[in-house]
Amino acid sequence: MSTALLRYRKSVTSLSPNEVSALRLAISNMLSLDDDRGYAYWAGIHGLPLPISCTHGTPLFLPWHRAYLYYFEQYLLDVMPDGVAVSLPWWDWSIQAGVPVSYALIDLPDGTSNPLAAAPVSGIPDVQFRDENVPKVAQTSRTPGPTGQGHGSAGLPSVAEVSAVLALQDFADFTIQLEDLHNRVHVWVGGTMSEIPVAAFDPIFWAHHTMIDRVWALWQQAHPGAGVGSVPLDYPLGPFPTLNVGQTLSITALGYQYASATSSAAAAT
Ligand SMILES: [Cu+2]
Repeated sequence: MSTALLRYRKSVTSLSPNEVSALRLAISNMLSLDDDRGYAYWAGIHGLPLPISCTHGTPLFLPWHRAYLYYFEQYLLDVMPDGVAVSLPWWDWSIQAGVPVSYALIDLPDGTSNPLAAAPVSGIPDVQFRDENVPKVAQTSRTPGPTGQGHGSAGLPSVAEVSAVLALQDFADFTIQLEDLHNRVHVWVGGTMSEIPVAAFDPIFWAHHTMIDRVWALWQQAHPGAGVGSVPLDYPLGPFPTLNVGQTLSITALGYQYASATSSAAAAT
């Protein structure tokens, strides 16, 4: 396979202004669709509205979310004008210890609101908020935690913590510990991100999970043939129509690659 055909996912901080604009356009376009190509539909697959499809706390955590990001990215591409590229960027919270500016900015210079800062939470019946014990909100919000060193588990995971996870040999250990770091980021961002049933409505969710997927890809590179432990490769990843666990193992087979970066995770491998 020619690597020239692979779509490159980049760090949020290395996107050009045009790439940030393209990402904003793609998210806006998805937000404007209220069918199953739209943002609310894809955000809703993760949690509410029911059924809740994401898998957490199991060895399916990484394969399921890789398939989820893959489909979401396909729909981002689908809503772009011909010839305009877009891909999911990652937020490396171990280096960029705060919500990236391109996601934090509330209003854009042209006076429109930044589609990466917040999104409507829609399509969820009131009764489902109640049953899942999630505060009913119409729009996503964040309450970021402390930045800088010395906050322990209340702070974002450090470069050393990411390196330690990447050094683990066994998939079961790796996925459990990576999921723990992942949980801390959800809690750190706070607000909508800290409520798993609605977390995927926050646009930063995708940049966070792209980082998690990237750490898995780096781990796979560092531990060739490590696989996914006891998970059967033919296990279907619902509700995605065409992907099973085995089909998520090669990101190049899925058509993308992570750009190399001078970062914690890259330096560790
Ligand atoms: Cu998550």
